[in-house]
Amino acid sequence: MNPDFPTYAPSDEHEMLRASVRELCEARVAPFAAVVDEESRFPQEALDALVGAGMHAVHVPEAYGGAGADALAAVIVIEEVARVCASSSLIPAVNKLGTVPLLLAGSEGLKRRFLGPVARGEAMFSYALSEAEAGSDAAAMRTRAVRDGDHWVLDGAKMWITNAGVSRFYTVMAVTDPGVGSRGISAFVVDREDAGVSFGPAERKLGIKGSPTRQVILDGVRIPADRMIGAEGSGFKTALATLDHTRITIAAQALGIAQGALDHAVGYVKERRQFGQPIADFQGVRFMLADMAMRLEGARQLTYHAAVKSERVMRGERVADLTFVSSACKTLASDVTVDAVQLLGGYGYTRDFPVERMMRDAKITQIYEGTNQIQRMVMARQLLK
Ligand code: COS
Repeated sequence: MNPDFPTYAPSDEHEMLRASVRELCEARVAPFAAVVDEESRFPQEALDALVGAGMHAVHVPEAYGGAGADALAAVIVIEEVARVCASSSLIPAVNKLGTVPLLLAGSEGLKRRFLGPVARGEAMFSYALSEAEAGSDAAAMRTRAVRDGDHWVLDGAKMWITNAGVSRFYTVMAVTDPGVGSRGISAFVVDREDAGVSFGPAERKLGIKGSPTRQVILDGVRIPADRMIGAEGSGFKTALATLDHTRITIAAQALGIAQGALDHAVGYVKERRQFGQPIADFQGVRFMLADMAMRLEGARQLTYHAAVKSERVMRGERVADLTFVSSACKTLASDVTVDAVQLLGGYGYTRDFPVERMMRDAKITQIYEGTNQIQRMVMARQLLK
């Protein structure tokens, strides 16, 4: 391994980054987390704060105007934002999800044109793979792209698209060659301003209510052929290769939510008195706390380990088990938060305490970027290959 590569453990710089993101988020993101959830509105305050501090898309390489932070740094940023507001953590997470296809497979021209605005905080970038009838079975998509001279014309509807509407750019996967399955899918950059792009109504969700989830509707959207990402027919592979990197960022989001919930639970059990003593004195409560912290720390270490592998792949190394560790860390990290609600008892079930929101927000991390059942399938396939 090249000595310039980040080591498995976070460096001093990573920890300094964590401290500064934490301070920023405590001051400028946390105060709005409950109201953003209550009103189901986009966390503009968080976007302003993250852009102001250059924390909205730290993964964009310096060559394209970004901070060029490694994958572990990106994980730490997302983890810290999610610790106070999961909806806001989707700003850096989705900016990464939308742009990794470009970083992995895009032409130099596409990267130069579309990564700069993201790095400067002028535009966000979403990822549009799923459709109403193509969720876990993503290759069953029907959105069609038909060649017309030196343009492609896109028709279809992408569903459950995170940050749809607020993002300016979209990586859209569409069928260019019907009848050949996943090998007939290509990826494109679509601009919100392209004629024929519109958005469905905001989904009414259990959690992450501050992050709009909408359909992206493509009605005869005519885009220049150079907006294709990679070669024709390579879009599905790019989509899955992207998820190998970004399931790690969902693990980071899950870690952050779980850490936020654990922090609240620890404070609560020391204060809450029953049977004449703080409930933290009861062994049953202590065991629950210990189990939660243990699972969280295990998931964190696997996530950091996966992030370093992701970085190595981004720098051109071959890492055989990135797919495995990426699915594994998301699955492990996304199951931790629920216990915190139990520790807060009846209070944990009310909106007076943030763990209620955290549990609702955590639920989606078991579902998006592939359900945890799909992750197990992916892991088993890797083992049996
Ligand atoms: N990286 C790059 N290429 C990959 C890959 C990866 N991690 N995994 C598979 N591929 C390639 C395969 O090698 C295959 O290529 P060839 O046709 O050249 O052999 C192609 O992609 C299709 O793979 P496969 O046949 O395994 O695809 P399936 O349709 O069986 O789907 C799963 C595989 C289920 C793993 C995939 O559809 C998936 O991850 N589904 C969940 C989707 C998801 O996460 N949705 C959430 C949307 S983002 S919020």
